[in-house]
Amino acid sequence: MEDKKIGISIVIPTFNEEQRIIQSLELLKSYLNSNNYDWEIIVSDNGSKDKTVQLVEDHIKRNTRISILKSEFPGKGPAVRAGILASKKDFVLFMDADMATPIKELERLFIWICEQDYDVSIASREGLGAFRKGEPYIRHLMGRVFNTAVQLLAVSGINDTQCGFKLFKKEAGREIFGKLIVYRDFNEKSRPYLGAFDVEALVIANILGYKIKEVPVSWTYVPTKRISHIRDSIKMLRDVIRIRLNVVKGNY
Ligand SMILES: Nc1nc2c(ncn2[C@@H]2O[C@H](COP(=O)(O)OP(=O)(O)OP(=O)(O)O)[C@@H](O)[C@H]2O)c(=O)[nH]1
Ligand SMILES: [Mg+2]
Repeated sequence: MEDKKIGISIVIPTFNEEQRIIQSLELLKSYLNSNNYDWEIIVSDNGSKDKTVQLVEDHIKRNTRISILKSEFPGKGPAVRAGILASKKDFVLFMDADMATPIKELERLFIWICEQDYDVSIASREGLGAFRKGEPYIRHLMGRVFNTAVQLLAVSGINDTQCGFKLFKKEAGREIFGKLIVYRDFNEKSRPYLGAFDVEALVIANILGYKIKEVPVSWTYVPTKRISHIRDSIKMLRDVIRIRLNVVKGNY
């Protein structure tokens, strides 16, 4: 009898990704088909000002396994949340449109879920076996400072909470993202914001008792102009404190 295909939903949050989204979708499609997955891709856009939505909508006409969600609220966190809550397959991965972590790393994440019964398997740019290509030193340093704050205030023992490539068992993904408080939605004026929703998701996963594995991957720095790193880092630290307060109050 033929082996049952693994079912995977891939959620891609997008903000102004007209330069690369179609190429990324094509690459993903060919990878998923040649590795015999039962797949769907959900593009989750909120507020792109360029042709991202139009290009994806045209593409969908020829590709019924791909869908697009247009969320009401700005920010990467709420977009990922909407995608995960809409996903239908047994496993759900969210990943960045620039494919900074290549899709082939999915196999390494899957090993821990399928063979060691972890619930959440997250890509990491730290630890033995991880490789960072092309990242400016200052960005790495900012990441390390942020991680120190995260470890002190929110989740200890995870050396990179921010890599945009995380795999969940379906029920874990739904339960965790269903409980986001800080990154449920935003009412601030519309602008892209990466945020620390990963931190909130991992905090909730810990509280719910899910097993989390941090998996070192190869990652390539892909620069973007849309983000103000200094301003966003300050907002992210503020959000980590909010997450901490929600933990202390028992809100999760
Ligand atoms: N839906 C949505 N997606 C967003 C938003 N901001 C960023 N994204 C997406 O989140 C993913 C990661 O964004 P990047 O700009 O690559 O962020 P990054 O790689 O963490 O940061 P850089 O190192 O500066 O590139 C991409 O797929 C973006 O399109 C947003 O406000 N809404
Ligand atoms: Mg990127």
